[in-house]
Amino acid sequence: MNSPGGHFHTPTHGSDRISISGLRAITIVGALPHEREIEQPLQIDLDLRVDLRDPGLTDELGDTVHYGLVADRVVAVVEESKDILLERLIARIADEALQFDRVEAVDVTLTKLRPPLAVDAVSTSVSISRTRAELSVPPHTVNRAFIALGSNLGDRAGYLSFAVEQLGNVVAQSQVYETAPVGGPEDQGPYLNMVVEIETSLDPFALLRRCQRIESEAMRQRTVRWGPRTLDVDIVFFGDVAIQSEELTIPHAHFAERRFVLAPLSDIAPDRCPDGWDTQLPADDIQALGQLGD
Ligand code: A4P
Ligand code: MG
Repeated sequence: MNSPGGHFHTPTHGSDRISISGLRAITIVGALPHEREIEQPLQIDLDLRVDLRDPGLTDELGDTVHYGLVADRVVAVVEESKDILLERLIARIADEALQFDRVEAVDVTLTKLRPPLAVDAVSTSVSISRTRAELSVPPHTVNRAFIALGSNLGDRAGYLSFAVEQLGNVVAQSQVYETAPVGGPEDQGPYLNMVVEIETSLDPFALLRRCQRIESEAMRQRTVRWGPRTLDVDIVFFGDVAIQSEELTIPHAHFAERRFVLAPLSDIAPDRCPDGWDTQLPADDIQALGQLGD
């Protein structure tokens, strides 16, 4: 996972998709006189391209596309329409599906279940594939966030690796630093600290929940063996967002006073460190150990 300078890129999620098959709706569609007067049954089949890595980790509906809502919206669009051509209606359906934040592309098939043909046929259909770019729906937002990791109990490097793996979409990682504890009880051992940069489509509060879930997962593994504190996962920056709320402060309230955050941060984002931090902060006991896993 390491590379010079700590930067590397993860591959994209390729073929992840959510499918809705055999959705039915009744509406006015078609060019023939009787089709303008009598509603007819249509079937809609949708393939939504969605990055399923986040919900695969979190098990949270908020991290994926709620296909029930997509189905409801699509049926509503069809029922409200009075288009002449299936081609027009299918474009609307694709557009509606792409309004959902995490849908990056969509394949749609729209079928007339009772086609008005003089010959015998089961159905007629049209199919299209559309991406956000093609429909000029704004691209779904991907943000860069910096996460500070710390561990001072048990298999410290193992806990850092666990956090890196669980965060997913890591685009840069600092060196690991061994640091003397700042604050807290006297008798605690040295920390391992590092900072990682991730790409995420989560909002800041969902990302906080992700961080807390990773902490408690490490805690769960630890309670048996190590006692109370193994892994701290804090959000330092989230894009250029500033948040001050009861549960979340971004940028992290104390990052600018902490060498154990700034030293690793300066490895991957020196521009994010306050000017002169290196000379102005007390020379805490801190030592670079190289990249995680080296
Ligand atoms: N919270 C608010 N803003 C954030 C944010 N940006 N990121 C809230 C993450 N959490 C945020 O955190 C307490 C609450 O902060 C959370 O419920 C969240 O809603 P916590 O992790 O449950 O408790 P904590 O870790 O004891 O508190 P905190 O403030 O995270 O502790 P610190 O300040 O991180 O200190 N010395 C060295 N050398 N290296 C270390 O890593 N770490 C600490 C922990 C002390 N000394 C250390 C180190
Ligand atoms: Mg914390």
